[in-house]
Amino acid sequence: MIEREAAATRRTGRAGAIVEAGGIEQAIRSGALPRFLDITLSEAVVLGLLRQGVRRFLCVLGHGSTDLAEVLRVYERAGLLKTYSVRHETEASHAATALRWVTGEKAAVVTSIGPGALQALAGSIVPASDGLGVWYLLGDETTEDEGPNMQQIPRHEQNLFLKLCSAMGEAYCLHTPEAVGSALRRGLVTVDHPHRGGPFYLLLPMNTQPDLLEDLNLDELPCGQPPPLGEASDPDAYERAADALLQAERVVVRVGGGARNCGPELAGFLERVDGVAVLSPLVTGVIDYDHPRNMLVGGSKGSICGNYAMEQADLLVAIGTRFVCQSDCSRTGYPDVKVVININTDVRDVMHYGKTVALLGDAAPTLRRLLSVLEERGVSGSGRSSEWINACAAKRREWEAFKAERYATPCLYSEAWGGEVLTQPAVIKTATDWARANGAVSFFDAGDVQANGFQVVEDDRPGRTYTETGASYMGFAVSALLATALASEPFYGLALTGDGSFMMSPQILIDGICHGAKGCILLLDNRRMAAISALQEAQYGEAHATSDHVEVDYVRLASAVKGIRALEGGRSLEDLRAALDRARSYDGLSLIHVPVYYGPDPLGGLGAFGRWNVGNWCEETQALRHKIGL
Ligand SMILES: Cc1ncc(C[n+]2csc(CCOP(=O)(O)OP(=O)(O)O)c2C)c(N)n1
Ligand SMILES: [Mg+2]
Repeated sequence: MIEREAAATRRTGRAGAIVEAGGIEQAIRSGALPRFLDITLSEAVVLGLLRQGVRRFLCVLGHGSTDLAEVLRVYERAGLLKTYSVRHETEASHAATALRWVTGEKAAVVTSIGPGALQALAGSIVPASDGLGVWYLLGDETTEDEGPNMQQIPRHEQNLFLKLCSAMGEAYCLHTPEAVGSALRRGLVTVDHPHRGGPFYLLLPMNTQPDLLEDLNLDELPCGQPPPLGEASDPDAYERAADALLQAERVVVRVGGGARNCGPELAGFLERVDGVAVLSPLVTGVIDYDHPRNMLVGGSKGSICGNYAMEQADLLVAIGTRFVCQSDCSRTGYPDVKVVININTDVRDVMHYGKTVALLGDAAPTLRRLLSVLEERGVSGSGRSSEWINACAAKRREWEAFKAERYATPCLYSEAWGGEVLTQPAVIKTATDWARANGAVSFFDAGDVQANGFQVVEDDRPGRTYTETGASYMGFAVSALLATALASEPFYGLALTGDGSFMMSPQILIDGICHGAKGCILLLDNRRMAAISALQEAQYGEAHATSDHVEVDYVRLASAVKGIRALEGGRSLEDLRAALDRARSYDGLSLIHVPVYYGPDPLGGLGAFGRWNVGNWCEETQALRHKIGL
């Protein structure tokens, strides 16, 4: 007992010394924190993370993480970090991911051993898919192997969680406490990767967490940033790219998540090569919605203009894209392309297609150098009146007219609701226009809400919309609202979600109140998992097991949590706007329930324009893919 108290006092003293010195670096430099310390592994991990700027810990604790939790308690009391206890590990993962995405700030998800770790691992498919750096501190089985631990994977085999996590990303088990510096260094390079961050799983065996590290040298706890790659360096590749661009007649530029920060370069490039851009949903706003060379989204859902540009192009410039099936119609998206110029920081992604001129480098500087090579070659672009841009512009007008027709019919009769209700396109258009005007950041959940969402949004700059199309994880958007409570610079979030997605992660109703989230859940309720019903109907003529008869009063459900402002969104756009304004005037978390249409009327949705290698479309799509041979 006395030793425990003495250890806690020493720990409190260390935390106090860091605060007094003005931060951990200052404390190390000034000697306020001795260079050699006797501390537990748990404390070394926390100190190491503080050195890397990780100060937020989202947790569902268990017997697998109490030692770590005790360190967090002491350091939080000193004001060095903050823990946020939440009600689901997947929610914690989503919130940490959203925080990183929107603000760049880092967070760690802390779980127990077993099911908690598994739920966090499930959520981590989001940062793995979208390239975002997030820490996971997962309790793990004891290393002395005294017998099976409760909640470990029940097999007579070592390191099964390490194997599981390693399938998703980088993982390290602190089986030996002295490896802490190396483990944290691997985490740093993964989480702070300059081009494609990812989840890092630090597995903390229950018996090594409290192990004492004697004379741990703090210099071993890593800090700093891995450097970016910079521009592609192969001069010959630039020349070949310029040759191809000179010969091409119809250039399409596919803009992926890796091109997030190269809007100005992109605009200049499009002019010079007389190209048009097709955007991944991740980067709506990288060039203005109204930019004449913006053909918006393209792919399996796509748009009339985006898919036209893809179908007709004879040269593809791919920038920072992974070619996920939805974006390139399962490798059938560019049937006429003769050359691909691929700019990417990943050597595997840059070589994804055949007929490729590979520019292995960072998007913005590589584009700048390519532009200067084109300038030297005297390529000037053809201005605004080439045949290609005119044809694309005509398709863009067609798409705008198609959308306008839907917005002009905002209500349709719904069997499920027994009356006229709003359509998803009308609700999403009104809500995202409202979000832009009110400075709210929009998050989209999976399903029709998401697909209609990226077809509707009219972003004028990056950062307005976050749509998790990488893993399309139902429940991401509503959980992302927790990031509004975590961010250093507060922001207001609007989570557009479906009835199916919302019920995957309803914990936000409680955790949002608990931690002070500011935002609004806009629940588009069509009483089904409509995206899948629609796929089933398109493929097999009948929906199956994607809806049920249970009626849920979501306004009452949300009202049961003290602190939530729960509102009916109504059945007209005026009602909806009024509800959004009422939500915004509330300094906290709101939920607006909107009944929406699902059914066969084409005015109820925004259609699909591309191919996809799923269900009974596979045979045809695959045959076409092989015919194209890209
Ligand atoms: C966690 C998870 N499970 C299953 C899916 C497959 N899925 C994609 S969309 C969808 C239905 C979404 O329903 P809802 O949120 O109500 O949106 P709607 O399509 O009705 O607008 C399903 C089941 C998924 N993306 N994520
Ligand atoms: Mg639904």
